[in-house]
Amino acid sequence: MRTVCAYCGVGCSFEVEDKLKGVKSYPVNEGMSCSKGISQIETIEKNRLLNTYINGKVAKYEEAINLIAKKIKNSNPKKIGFYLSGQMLNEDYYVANKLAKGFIKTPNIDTNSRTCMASAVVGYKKTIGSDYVPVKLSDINHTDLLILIGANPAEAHVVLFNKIKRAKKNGMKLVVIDPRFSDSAKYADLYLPITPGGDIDFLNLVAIRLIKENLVDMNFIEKWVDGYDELKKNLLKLNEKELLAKSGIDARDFEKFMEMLKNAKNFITGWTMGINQSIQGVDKNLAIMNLHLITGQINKKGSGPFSFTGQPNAMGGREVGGLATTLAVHLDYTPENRKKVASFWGVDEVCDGPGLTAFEMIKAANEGKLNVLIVCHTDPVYHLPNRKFVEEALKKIDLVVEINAYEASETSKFADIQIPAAPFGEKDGTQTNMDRTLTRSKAFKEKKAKQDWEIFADIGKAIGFRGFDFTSSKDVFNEYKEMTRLSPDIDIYKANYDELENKPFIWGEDALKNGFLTENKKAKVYYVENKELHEMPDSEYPFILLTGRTRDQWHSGTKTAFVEKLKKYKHLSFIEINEEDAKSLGINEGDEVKVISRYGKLKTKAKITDIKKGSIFISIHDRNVNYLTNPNIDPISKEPDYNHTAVKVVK
Ligand SMILES: Nc1nc2c(c(=O)[nH]1)N[C@H]1C(S)=C(S)[C@@H](COP(=O)(O)OP(=O)(O)OC[C@H]3O[C@@H](n4cnc5c(=O)[nH]c(N)nc54)[C@H](O)[C@@H]3O)O[C@H]1N2
Ligand SMILES: Nc1nc2c(c(=O)[nH]1)N[C@H]1C(S)=C(S)[C@@H](COP(=O)(O)OP(=O)(O)OC[C@H]3O[C@@H](n4cnc5c(=O)[nH]c(N)nc54)[C@H](O)[C@@H]3O)O[C@H]1N2
Ligand code: SF4
Ligand SMILES: [Mo]
Repeated sequence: MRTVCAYCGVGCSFEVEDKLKGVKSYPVNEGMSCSKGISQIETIEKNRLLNTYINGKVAKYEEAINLIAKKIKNSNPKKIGFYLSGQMLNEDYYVANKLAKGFIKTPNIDTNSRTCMASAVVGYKKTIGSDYVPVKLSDINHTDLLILIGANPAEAHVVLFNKIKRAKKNGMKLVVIDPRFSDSAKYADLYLPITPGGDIDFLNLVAIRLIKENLVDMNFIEKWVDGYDELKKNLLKLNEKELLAKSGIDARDFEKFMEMLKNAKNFITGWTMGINQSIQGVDKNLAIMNLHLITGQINKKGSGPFSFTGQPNAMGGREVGGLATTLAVHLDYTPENRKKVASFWGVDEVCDGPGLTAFEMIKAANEGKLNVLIVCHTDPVYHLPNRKFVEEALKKIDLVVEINAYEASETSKFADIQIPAAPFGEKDGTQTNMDRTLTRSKAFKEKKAKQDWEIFADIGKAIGFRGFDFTSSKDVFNEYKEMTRLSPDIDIYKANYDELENKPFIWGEDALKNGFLTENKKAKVYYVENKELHEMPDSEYPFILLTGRTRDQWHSGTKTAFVEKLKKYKHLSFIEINEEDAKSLGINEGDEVKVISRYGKLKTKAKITDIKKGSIFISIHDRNVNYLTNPNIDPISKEPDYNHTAVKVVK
């Protein structure tokens, strides 16, 4: 039997025996896997949430469902929110989306992908017309140059990084651009230690040089790109020396980079949270898209802008419509789309949107404008920024429901009702990985709780809605796949549920055959500039805090922290600090330190590394990390600025 990994966006296929093993014939992972991925066989039994709780007391599942249904019936739909997760399967997402937008008629349904991929979604939509990733994992085997900017796949996408190492053996060159000398940087042909937030300056400088040295593809631009003249005019007004100084990159290193770019017949740019999680997340994405569009390095084998999806099904969530900013299947909230979707679901009308995004729901709660919040497969108290504010806001919501497969999340402390769910290993369905490949997730253990979609369907039925009497995950998938016929670009209706276990289905293979996904088939470039970090270091808070992942832990650790073999890599709490900075503060390796921001503080231990001077790094596996982070969000994507909070460090 085969299933798919429930951790990162690579989406490795596993053979299930008494242990999990990468499937050799599966093109996504070609037999590879990582220690965290295969450890999941151990996580199915440990730390499980198995009871329903109402106000902390064990209760009957049916009683909880009826209570939720009653509260929803008596609430203004605008005051009801759903907070979902890029780790839910397509089927779980589909039923939740249908319940919220089609029947309860609230558009306030968002997902933790807001904190993760939202800037990339907007970047793709603004430039190529749709949230469509135009690169595949296999392209890495056909590229001359891979530029990783704000991404550390050596720890965050391990099997992808194995593919990168293999491509390097065959001659591919690797550039890593990151303020930290990350594990990925150790393998780079060129490492560029950028100043936190200096990305747009760097990318603009590259664009200027491409223009000045006639390395742009004018034929491609004339045929396929709008906005080039405006972009060129604005870029050429900038001062190159200033851009270089602001990027923090050494002039000789920059020239080395330009040489590598000029010598490459094609290139891929891969990025993740160092780009997306910023108040300029969208603009950073646009600056990357500009490079590919002015050189014509897109929609060709071995080239393109590749946003690495973090969670296993963040892509699927975007496709189904789990973001507050879309209605369903890549359809925005236009009157025409609302009619089409209403007719598909057999309702008079669907909700009007867009709805409140993740952090906006918290702000609404704080103002007393949210009565019900249903949280599924994610831990917002742990993961949203400015945690003290989040905690206060949650206390003001009448009914917080948490659906989780495991115990002791941070959100559980604020939940009025907790409902247990079946995790990976016990549940069935499908998920889409970072390159649009759909794979089956298959149950191989007896179910100890209901699957997420069954819980949403039970709530729907308890309220008295029709349309929730699905009999299986396959049944849900088949309804969802029919719905993709309404979509402008998703062709999942061609997939077959039973075949997905062995044969991957990649949606949208022909999507760019006749041009980009905009109305006039042309892509658009935008001039963007670096408007600086929201919080600059000053004498009181002299460091910029970066946050991110370590290889063998998964976020809050409800699964990975309980695996014996991964424990020695746990490093749950530490800060990385530069040697000179540590010296000036009298800090030695292993010393206890306090990190303080304008929003909160935490205690941890010092680890001396090659991180850029003036920056420190704390892993997000320290559950307290978001007591420190600032509440700012990108004005368009509404993605939080997790990476750039000003802090001080005290021994
Ligand atoms: N082991 C493990 N793997 C995971 C996860 C996990 O929890 N554990 N989570 C998954 C998820 S949900 C996600 S979203 C992905 C995230 O995948 P990544 O984004 O690759 O992981 P991060 O550790 O967040 O790394 C972001 C990098 O950006 C750098 N950075 C910070 N600020 C800037 C900046 O201004 N400019 C530039 N250029 N770089 C900057 C940081 O130093 C860091 O090295 O990982 C996925 N994979
Ligand atoms: N400072 C800082 N904060 C960040 C980030 C950062 O880089 N820096 N990154 C952000 C990003 S990119 C992300 S994706 C988020 C991740 O943040 P979260 O989504 O909050 O992190 P997880 O620990 O993965 O939470 C998943 C939850 O789902 C539960 N679960 C597991 N399996 C199942 C199941 O089958 N069903 C149900 N119902 N529950 C299940 C787990 O027990 C766990 O409580 O964090 C964000 N927050
Ligand atoms: S690389 Fe990602 S998908 Fe593959 S086994 Fe590891 S965590 Fe799972
Ligand atoms: Mo993420």
